[in-house]
Amino acid sequence: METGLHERDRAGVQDFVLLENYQSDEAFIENLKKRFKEDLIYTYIGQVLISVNPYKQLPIYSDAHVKAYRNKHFYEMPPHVFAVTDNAFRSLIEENRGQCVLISGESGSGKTEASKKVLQFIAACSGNQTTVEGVKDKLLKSNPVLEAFGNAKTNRNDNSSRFGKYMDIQFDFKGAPVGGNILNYLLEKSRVVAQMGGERNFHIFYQLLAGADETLLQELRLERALDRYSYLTDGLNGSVTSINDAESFKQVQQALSVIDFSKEEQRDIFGIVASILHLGNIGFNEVEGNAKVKSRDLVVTAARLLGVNASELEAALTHRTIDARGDVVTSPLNQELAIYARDALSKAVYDRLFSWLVQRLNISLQAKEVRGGRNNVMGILDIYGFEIFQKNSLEQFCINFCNEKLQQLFIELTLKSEQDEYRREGIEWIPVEYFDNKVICNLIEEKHKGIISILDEECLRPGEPSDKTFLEKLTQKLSLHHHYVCHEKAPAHIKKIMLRDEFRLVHYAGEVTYSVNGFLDKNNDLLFRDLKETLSKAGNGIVRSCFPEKELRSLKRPETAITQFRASLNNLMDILMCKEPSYIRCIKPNDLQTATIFNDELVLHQVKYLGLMENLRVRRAGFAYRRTYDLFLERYKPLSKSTWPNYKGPGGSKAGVQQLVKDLGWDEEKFRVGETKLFIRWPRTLFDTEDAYQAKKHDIAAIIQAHWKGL
Ligand code: AD9
Ligand code: MG
Repeated sequence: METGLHERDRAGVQDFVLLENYQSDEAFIENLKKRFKEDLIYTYIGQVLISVNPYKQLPIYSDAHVKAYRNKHFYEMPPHVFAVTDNAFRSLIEENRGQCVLISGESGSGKTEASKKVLQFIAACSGNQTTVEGVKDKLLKSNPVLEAFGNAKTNRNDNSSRFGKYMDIQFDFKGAPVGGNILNYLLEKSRVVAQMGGERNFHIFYQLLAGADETLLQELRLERALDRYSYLTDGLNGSVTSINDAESFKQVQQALSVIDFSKEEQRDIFGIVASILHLGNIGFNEVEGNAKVKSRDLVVTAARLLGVNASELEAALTHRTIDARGDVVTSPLNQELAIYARDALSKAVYDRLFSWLVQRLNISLQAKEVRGGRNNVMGILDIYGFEIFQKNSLEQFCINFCNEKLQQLFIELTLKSEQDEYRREGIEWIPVEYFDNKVICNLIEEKHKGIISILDEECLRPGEPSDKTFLEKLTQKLSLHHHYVCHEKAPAHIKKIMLRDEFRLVHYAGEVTYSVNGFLDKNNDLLFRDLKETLSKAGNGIVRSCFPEKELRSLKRPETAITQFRASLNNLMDILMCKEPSYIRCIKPNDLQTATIFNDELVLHQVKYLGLMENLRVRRAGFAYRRTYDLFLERYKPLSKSTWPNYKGPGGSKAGVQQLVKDLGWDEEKFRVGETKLFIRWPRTLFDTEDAYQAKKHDIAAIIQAHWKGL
């Protein structure tokens, strides 16, 4: 295993701060590529870790590696996700500061894998009493469960997370994990009822069909053949080489047992999954404008699995009751609306099952008793990156809004805090310009004026609101905003590529055109009352708790999808804001999910929208490294007679360090002396010092050896 800083000469620089031509895109990409070809997938920008997906197993995550990175100072070892984790973990334990590891990048770039490595490192180097082992086991086992229900094969990634995830791990004062908590964001539930060509539904459907034993299949009235199920035949209708569904199903069952899911709960869960497959097969005829189910057997089977009355389910699928201030009117649905109702039901049941699973995991992960205070928490955020597709809808709008908020957080926590530190330490420096995306966040979320408010207003307004009227309102209110582009006012070259039902936002990471088609419908997220009522009485305990009766009795209109999302995002920002962040920026080298190919153009695109060039510019403008005087002196004191073996002069370690750098001949430009830390402008200075230290260490070792031989 390589250690030390010498690796830098083998392939590029291991910290971009060292790059000579640091403002050049080409030089940036060249460095990443050079390292990628040498299987060096990690590179720093200061403390930010960049990770390029190798698309092959590298021997760099062994127990020996965990050990090598444990308790090392950040720059002593080559860049690694373990180094970032160790650094955060130590700040947590030693300084009692809450931490969060923020992982971002586009689909397939390696976010989820990185989050697992963070967890692996923590599990491997934190306590091993039996109680702790139990907690660690549950934390680790929560992954296969969430992935089975929340991940799917897409055209970008065979194991794509279709939800955002934030996981908190709580530690006791000794650094042993004692509990955890998971927050989930925006599951892509439309996938339950339809998939694009080449994609699959959520893994669990295939796992259940491939892995359940005959008894379970019988109980659920399922057959193994995928093509029997309408919800599974839209996209890719077959197996995926990288996926073993039957094997995964065993792991899920085992994981559920480890996390203490009772037999009954497991039966209810799989009952729901099966019921959705049956629901998808229910077809409708239309007689005089009224929908009639084609096969009552299917309704009976689905009803049995959900534990609801079959006739009631049938009626709820084909009718709609409206309670207009006490006037209850029931009217039949036509075929199209019945299909809509059926799919809305399947999506709602699955979505709520997923949230129920997360809640249930949380009960199991709950710390019995947390000693050491609330700050002993490390969060890991694995959330969707910025998305620009051919067609962008409300989902992309939410995801990109989330990325705007995270960029705000980055500015607040990193760029601003960097400047704050200089101020605190009394260091003179020239503030660096950076783009503050608050203006875009406001455009989206400002009360009464922002896009979200306009969308909600349109959804709730009486009359006949539509996607079209929503777009008109947007344009009416926002056409003068610099980050909003409407078709009418778009410059000619943009107008050419925009349709009339689209609007365009200038995000911090790039411009995205959104199609308003379906915005209102998705935001309203309507599940007809009749279906909710039927489910609130379900015999299947999970279904019953997912559709509580009180929701029906509530006179308040349910919150729209986007309002719920905004609230959960703001809650996340509050959680993250009071923590010290570590950043992992993931990049995928190609679109083919294959090792060895490095597509310069694709990588540059990601580098741009991850804001890495700006990040580097800010980092370079300031002081690349800072060390507390104690730490610096402790390590480098052998380099001068005045500090070796100990500095004895007045003024403590600060004076010691000043003496030391004077003896090393550093000129004034290279460093600044702060209140508690030494600020080093160029990392090269630190590397040269480190090299001198390594050489000295060998000398000292040789002298000692010679001394012993001589005796
Ligand atoms: V998505 O937004 O959820 O669609 P992620 O999470 O960014 O996406 P993921 O971590 O799932 O991507 O990585 C995709 C695939 O790349 C994995 O299934 C692995 O096959 C591969 N991968 C990613 N990181 C590594 C790694 N460090 N070592 C080896 C990796 N393979
Ligand atoms: Mg993922």
